[in-house]
Amino acid sequence: MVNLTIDGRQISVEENTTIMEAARSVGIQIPSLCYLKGINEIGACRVCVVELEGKDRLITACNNICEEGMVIYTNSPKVRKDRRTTVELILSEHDCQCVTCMRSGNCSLQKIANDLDILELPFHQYLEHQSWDKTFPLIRDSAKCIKCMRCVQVCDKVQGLGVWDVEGTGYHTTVNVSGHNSIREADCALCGQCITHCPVGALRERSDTNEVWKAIEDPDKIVVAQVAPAVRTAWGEELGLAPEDATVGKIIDALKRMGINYVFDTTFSADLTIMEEGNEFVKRFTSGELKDRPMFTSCCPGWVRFIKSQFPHLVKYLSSAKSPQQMFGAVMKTYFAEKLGVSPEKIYTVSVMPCVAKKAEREMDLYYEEYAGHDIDAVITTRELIRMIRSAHISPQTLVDVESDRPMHEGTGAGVIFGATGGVMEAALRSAYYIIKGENPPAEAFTAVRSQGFNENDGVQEANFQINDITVRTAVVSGLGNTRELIRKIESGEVHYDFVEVMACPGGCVGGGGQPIHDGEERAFERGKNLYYLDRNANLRFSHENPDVIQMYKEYFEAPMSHKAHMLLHTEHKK
Ligand code: HC0
Ligand code: SF4
Repeated sequence: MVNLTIDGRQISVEENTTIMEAARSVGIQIPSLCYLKGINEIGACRVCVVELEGKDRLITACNNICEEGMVIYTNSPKVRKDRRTTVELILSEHDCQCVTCMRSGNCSLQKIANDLDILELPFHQYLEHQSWDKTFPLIRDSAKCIKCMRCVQVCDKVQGLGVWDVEGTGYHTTVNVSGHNSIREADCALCGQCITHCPVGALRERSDTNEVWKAIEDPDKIVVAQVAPAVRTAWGEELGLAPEDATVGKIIDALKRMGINYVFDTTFSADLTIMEEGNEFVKRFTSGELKDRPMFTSCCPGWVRFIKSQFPHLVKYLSSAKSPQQMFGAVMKTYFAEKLGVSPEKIYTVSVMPCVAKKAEREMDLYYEEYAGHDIDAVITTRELIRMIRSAHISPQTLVDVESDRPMHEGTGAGVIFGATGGVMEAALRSAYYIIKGENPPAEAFTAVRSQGFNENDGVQEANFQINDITVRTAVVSGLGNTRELIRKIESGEVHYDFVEVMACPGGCVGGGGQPIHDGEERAFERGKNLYYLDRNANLRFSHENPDVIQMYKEYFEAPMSHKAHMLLHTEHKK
């Protein structure tokens, strides 16, 4: 242990603890803009400077290690003066128009400047304006970038992609898409992790809320929404609701109060996905098609973008099942339109997703039908949902539980856990077991696939299961850097699997790039636990027991993998 004094408090910390972590351990929050534990500990912003007794120069707390006997001051006059000048200089290169910034109220720079009582900008402002394609789902405003390097590091170290890079030198140093590419040319998976790790508003999702409001106002449109599994774990975080009070039923109430005509829960189509994907897996597995390579899940659009750009030769191993978002859209514009007795063009489909890549998934040509347009017409993130709730003057405390509409009403616990890493695999195995054996396994039979997607296990969880005389070898991975490493091992023959689930965001959709932002804090694990709790307490825990899915097969699709199911619920991913 190392003993030191911080702001007059004697503390003992483990060796190799940074001054920043030591201070945090006793509740002293040294401000910082660039620090991300384990990812970005470079002292670039210099906001975290502290005074070390006996030294003239101030030192950065984020990347200096505690030493025996150190006496540290985090808020001495010298520190305050230096920190203030640093922040004023950062503001001289930052577009300070907070009113029109999506991150206003949730911006670390705004908070630090306010805390330091910086009420005027003493330095001349120089703003860097780079052009940007604002039709792309990820938007960067260079005039807001504070060059903290977090996006560069997260994209490189966590997601293994290196979309961002430093450009220019000295005074003109800035961040931009690497290789002088446009963002559309870059291999961006649209995971949104750079957005959720940006301390300011330099990165954001394209806002599509106005499209949704327009559809709601259009008397010729019937607006039909779906809410993804992971949204229920996070939407209450910015609205002052405790996790147990922030139910999916209240989201349904909010959407209906806004004027959306029908609201469904994506867990229904998650169950439908399992029916298709589970059967597809059993078929591909038993036919020997998966001898060399596993079947990969295809429901995460960040992962699908990644495999297409990084490993195009493996695209053919993706499941052909559309994602639950896309399946629901297709069903809303066919089965549901028929139920309502209206033509598909009248239906406007909206999905509420924890994800930025879902915006690009909806735009893909694969999901366009002559008769009905795109399966999904608009995607909003959890953050956009929160803004819509606020702008509709809905007080969250007045929301009540409203049931999802019929006939696509039910969703099982298997559908709910889709939102956490390992959930799709676990749900698929519950039903694959039933398909092979004709009886249910215990609902908890496959919990070994639950991976939390954090560094302790490299984000990979392996498990083998025996079903009759068949051994199914599975792996679950989240985070694209972890995925790249797993694929390397698969290709080199170090590991062999039959079925692999990939989620682009660490922890799965609960940690998605469209979820509420808590600067520097990871919430995925906590949110994932919430989904497993909901599954444990669900009446139905097997996708193949979803009565509304069974009814839809009876009335419409006949059976999983039928011709009609292939036409509407599957797709052919191309390189
Ligand atoms: Fe997910 Fe999904 S689980 S990708 O993370 O499969 O976004 O929540 O909606 O489509 O269901 C996201 C979450 C979904 C889809 C589902 C899958
Ligand atoms: Fe990289 Fe993901 Fe950001 Fe794209 S969205 S630049 S892949 S971190």
